[in-house]
Amino acid sequence: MKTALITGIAGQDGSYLADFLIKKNYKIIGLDRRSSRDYQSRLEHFKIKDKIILEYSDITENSSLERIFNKYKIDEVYNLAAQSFVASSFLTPITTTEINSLGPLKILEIIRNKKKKIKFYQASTSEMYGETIQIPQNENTPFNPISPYAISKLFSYYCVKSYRKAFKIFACNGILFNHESSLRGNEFVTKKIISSLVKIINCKQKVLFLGNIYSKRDWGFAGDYVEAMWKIMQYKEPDDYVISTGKQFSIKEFINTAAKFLKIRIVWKYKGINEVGIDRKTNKEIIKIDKKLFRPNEVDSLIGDSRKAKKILKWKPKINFKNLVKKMCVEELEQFNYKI
Ligand code: NDP
Ligand code: GDR
Repeated sequence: MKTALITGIAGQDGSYLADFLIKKNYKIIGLDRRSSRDYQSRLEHFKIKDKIILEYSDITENSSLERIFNKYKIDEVYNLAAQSFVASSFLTPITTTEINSLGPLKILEIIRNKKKKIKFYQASTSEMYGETIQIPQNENTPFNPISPYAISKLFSYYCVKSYRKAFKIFACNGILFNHESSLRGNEFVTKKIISSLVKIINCKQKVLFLGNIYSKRDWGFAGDYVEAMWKIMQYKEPDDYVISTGKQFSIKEFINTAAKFLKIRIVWKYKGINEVGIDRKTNKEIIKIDKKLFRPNEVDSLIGDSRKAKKILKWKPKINFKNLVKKMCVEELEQFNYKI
């Protein structure tokens, strides 16, 4: 039985990965930080809380991390903990960097000092491509990060490469493009759109406010992407892989697709900051643009090329864009017992 340490276990990917690895008969140590919020609801969703050993820690605190590494014989570390919200990183760049850059470096140092064969996975991101000039983006595309979040992640991306080369540590980067599910945090755009539309049709919310609805993302399903993380760690050589679907859609296209599943007919009117989405049935403006939701720097367009993962790891996404949106709509409706 292998033992995996998952940092950020209470997050979207952490809970999906824990569920996936439990099914593969792993012993799971979950690193979670204390919170006053309802922070383990995702683990409860999978009904796996009692199958995980939860250790309270913080990836910015050396001694606490060392305690965990001394307590268990860990085979694989999946470092998913992060300040993961790009918009927040402009407001808290230093905390973002302490968590996203120094956190993984501290874990790599522990692995290096232990001189044991502990594999390390780093949750790297397509945001590192930033203002990209190459379409689609693959493992050889130059990085051009434009947010504190992306810059902090680029630091850890290079730490992984450096420790792999210098100290022969089995350390890998998964450069994952956006992946979603109904367990996505409420502040991320896909979940925000679907939960708001469901509330609007049930008269629990009047308007959905959004920022830039013309940026484009390559969206996949979180369940497919945690499988890729595991495959990256099982391959005979440590390496870095892009994980994506190879298709991109704008936020507006996401809204239109979700609205169709939810049987809302949206008519778009006006341009720029005045653009509105009108519900044809009620004639009410249900989508509006809020200037405050625009980011100081915006990554306009991302689309990944994951042919390397397909060829070497035999990985490919199982759920396409339409099915992802549908799945999120169905689960949102079920979760809140809302009706359409
Ligand atoms: P989430 O924000 O859902 O989960 C991140 C988790 O990390 C949360 O549980 C959070 O705890 C925890 N965390 C934050 N800071 C610390 C800390 N200092 N010590 C310990 N734990 C901490 O993110 P996702 O699950 O969506 O993403 C997982 C990882 O993958 C992240 O590193 C993200 O940057 C990266 N990534 C995600 C992509 C995506 O599309 N989802 C794409 C590419 C990369 P709390 O709940 O208390 O805040
Ligand atoms: P992203 O995801 O920044 O790509 O990072 P997010 O869902 O936050 O934004 C996607 C795009 O939607 C635009 N947008 C809005 N975004 C939010 N959150 N809220 C809004 O109201 C809104 N209106 C428009 C954004 O400007 C952006 O263009 C996610 C995170 O999971 C990262 O941790 C991860 O590394 C990357 O995906 C890959």
